Amino acid sequence: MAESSRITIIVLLSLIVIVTVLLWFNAVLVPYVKVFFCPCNKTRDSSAQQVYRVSGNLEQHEVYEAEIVETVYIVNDIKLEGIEQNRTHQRPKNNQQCTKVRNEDRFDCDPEGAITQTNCEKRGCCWKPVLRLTVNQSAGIVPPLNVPWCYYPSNYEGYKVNKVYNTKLGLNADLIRTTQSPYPEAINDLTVEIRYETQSRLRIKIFDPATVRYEVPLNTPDVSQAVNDTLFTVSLSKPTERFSVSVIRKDNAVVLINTTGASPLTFCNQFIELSSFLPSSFIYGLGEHRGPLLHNVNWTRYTMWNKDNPPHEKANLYGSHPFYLVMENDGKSHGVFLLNSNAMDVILQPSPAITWRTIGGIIDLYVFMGPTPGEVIQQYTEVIGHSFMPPYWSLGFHLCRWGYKTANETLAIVEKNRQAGIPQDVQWNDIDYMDSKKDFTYSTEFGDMPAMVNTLHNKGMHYIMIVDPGISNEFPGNYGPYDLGIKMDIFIKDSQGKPLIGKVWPGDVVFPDFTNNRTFDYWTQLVKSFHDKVQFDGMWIDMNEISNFVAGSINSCPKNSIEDPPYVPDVAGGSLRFSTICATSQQNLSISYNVHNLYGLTETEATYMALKTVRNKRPFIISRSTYAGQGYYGGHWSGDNFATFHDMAMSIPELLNFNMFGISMIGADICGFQLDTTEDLCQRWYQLGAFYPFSRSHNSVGLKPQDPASFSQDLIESTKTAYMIRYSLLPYLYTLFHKSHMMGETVARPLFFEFPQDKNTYSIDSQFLWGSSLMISPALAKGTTSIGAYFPSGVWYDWYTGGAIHSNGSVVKLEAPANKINLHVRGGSIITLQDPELTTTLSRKNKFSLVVSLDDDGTAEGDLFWDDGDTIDTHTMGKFNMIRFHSSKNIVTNNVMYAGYTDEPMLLRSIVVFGVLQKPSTVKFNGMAISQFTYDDKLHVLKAQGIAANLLKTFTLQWV
Ligand code: MIG
Repeated sequence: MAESSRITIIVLLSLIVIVTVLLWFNAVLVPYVKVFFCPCNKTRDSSAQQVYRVSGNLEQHEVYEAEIVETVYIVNDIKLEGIEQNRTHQRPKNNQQCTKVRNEDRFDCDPEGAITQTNCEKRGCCWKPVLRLTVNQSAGIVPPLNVPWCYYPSNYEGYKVNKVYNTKLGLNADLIRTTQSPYPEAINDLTVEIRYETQSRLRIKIFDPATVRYEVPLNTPDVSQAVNDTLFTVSLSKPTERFSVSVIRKDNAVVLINTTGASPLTFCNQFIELSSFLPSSFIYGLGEHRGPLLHNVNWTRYTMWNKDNPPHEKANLYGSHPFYLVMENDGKSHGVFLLNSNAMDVILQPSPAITWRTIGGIIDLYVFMGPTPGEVIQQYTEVIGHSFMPPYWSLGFHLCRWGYKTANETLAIVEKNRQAGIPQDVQWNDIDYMDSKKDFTYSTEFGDMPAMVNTLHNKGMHYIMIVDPGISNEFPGNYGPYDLGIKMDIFIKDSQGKPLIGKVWPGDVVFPDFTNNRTFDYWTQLVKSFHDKVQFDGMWIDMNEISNFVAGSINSCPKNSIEDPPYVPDVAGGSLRFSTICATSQQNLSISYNVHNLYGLTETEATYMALKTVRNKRPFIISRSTYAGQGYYGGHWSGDNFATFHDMAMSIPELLNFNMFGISMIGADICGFQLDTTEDLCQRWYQLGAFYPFSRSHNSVGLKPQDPASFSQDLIESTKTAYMIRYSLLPYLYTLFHKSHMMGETVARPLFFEFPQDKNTYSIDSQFLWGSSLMISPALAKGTTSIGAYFPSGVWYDWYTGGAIHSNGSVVKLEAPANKINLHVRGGSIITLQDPELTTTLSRKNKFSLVVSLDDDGTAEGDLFWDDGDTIDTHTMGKFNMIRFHSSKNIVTNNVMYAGYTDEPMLLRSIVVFGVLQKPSTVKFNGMAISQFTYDDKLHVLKAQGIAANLLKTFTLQWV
């Protein structure tokens, strides 16, 4: 009796506590947090209320960017497909197959988040609610989101294996669907094709053998025969069993992909889902998204649907890269690429597990076995294409802004920065130069644009201007680009077959269809006729998601399941057409529903071909929208970031991710695009930006200028210093780009790429490396005077002094005064430098020097690729030089691997050796004692100067 009343009191008290806590939640955290007791995650119902934070330029008439800061979801039921008679119908309520599933292993049976218990159970799924919160993202609270209430029972079948058979390429399985499908138009018979493509590359295709479905037309390697000696084995379930596949690393039996026990394969016309357990939680990639380098697997969603969307957390941004890289628990690495371009959600959950959920195409998974992360990227880029070879000048500093009003003003800024001693190679113009914002025209304010470009060329500089895809249709008969496009019939069509009309900067526009071969010719003609007037050197292609100021088209879009599919991934704006063209738009290749994510890529390809034809030099293109394979034709910048310390810090994971996506030419708008920048932020940002592979300062219209010379002398000096270092390092950076182009190596890379055995490096994204040898440790917070930088095990030398840090893997406190960025050279490396100048045109002609950083065992090595810097395919034509350097036993020497470019002399002026522990008595160059050397016995730095040697001949430097 007493016992039971005590229990009642405890229960009552607990209830009171729970209620109080919930009320407190509502009172204190509202408006940031709303607590829901209803079974709702989200619904496609238009009654969902969304609160937008508007960004962009308020003085513009168009509000072109809006960020959803809070979404209030409303419960709503969705219609289910009529249950088919001949399929099993399960009611697993309180069934073991439900209760034994741990929260973290629940695979969502209700991704649209709008289901009731009854309907969940009708789907044959388990129902067990958990408390759910929606959170204002800017409040920065991480909620326990997304533990599904409706989830698959562990024995849910989906598809069953019917037959397994060997093929020339590997193994096939035929599947039949045995359970009902939650979505319409299920495909009942499927083929799974396993291809053993190379030793370290596997491909798994799952498709409808009866009907041809859309597939991404990426030019991937053709393989005709299975390879035997693979690093992996694949195991498939046997006939009559539930379909599952696993991929196992042979040498250590680690299971890399395992669909057993994950959600069942679903394959409907507009809903395809495949889940797999992951061997560790260290997962990277899945772009384009804003966030830390290392992903959080605690119920996170990565939506891919290219969108004009300023970089912010938890949102689909400008590009799509359905690729991830995993660091396994023993330091090995593998990668997975889903070759699919439809809108998709990718879900990570704590098991850890991943779910690919796409609304079209097929499943075409590539698996790359590494085993080092660098090798994973090499194997990935072998499939999608290596990075293009950039012209040497493009490695210099680029200056841009929206709002230079005239050609003269543009030139005046260039001159001002030159006078201030800031190195600069490239000047840019935004849409300001255009006549009424029309492509391939210039306004009267820019009447002297051709002369401006010639002036820049005379200074040894280069010029790039923006081009948007929207072609004005407002002046038929008077605007060549429109008239020619109509004549050639190359514009994207609406569902009725008429050119689809959107609205962008020039007003009403139509869009070239770059999946049509004729459009390459069209685009080349436009590029050529404009280039005949203005001798630009590269192109900046913006707004190519496609961005559209109206939803779909000015005539709206049809109402059907292409426009409003049964499942819509978590795209910003809630619909596929939000701020882009109708999903039903017709391109030559397919409907926009399928090819939307390829617009930037195909435009970059067409622009590459056009520039190549017109200029006959290396094309240079920076595109806002990207898809896998972009790097082969051009680079990317991270779009409309904000002038905040947070945005600056986030630019590092952005550039590291894009290097993993095979896009080596990547950077963020230095000092921030939106919002007025501040001097302290901008000073730090120029220091960091000097180490972006693509280094450009860019600013929005109407904001305070942020070119270096518009600030105080202190900022000018520190910026100059940082860029002088960049310019000295360009021979090294260029060699990295060459290796990226030839071999798929990354240029900027995360620390864990070089130290895969060191788990401390797995989450580091506040520091990064150029190649394997230079570590960049910027100050990223406001008011910092020192930083804690992680030094992986080994010896590292301070760039500025040559002083050594011997680390066995620890954080080291470094002074970081406002005017300095910390840089360290890795022991064991030899870096080639050249004396800097205000342009690369000049610095390229200077003498070289070497920085030899001895490892603990006294050895070091490095290499140098050199050519004329602008001719296409110098490597294939043999018009290049490749030199290797090595050092051991107190001797530095070179090995000329190839000498095919002798137009310019390559003279060596000095050699600096870090880590010379004993004072040398004699230093000899080519056997002759030299007098011009110094030795610092505190820092152990030897400098041999006054050397006059030809790098293309063998030399030796020896100290005794
Ligand atoms: O609707 O051309 O991301 O860099 O300055 C905005 C004007 C269009 C967006 C680009 C930005 C560029 C701006 N553009």
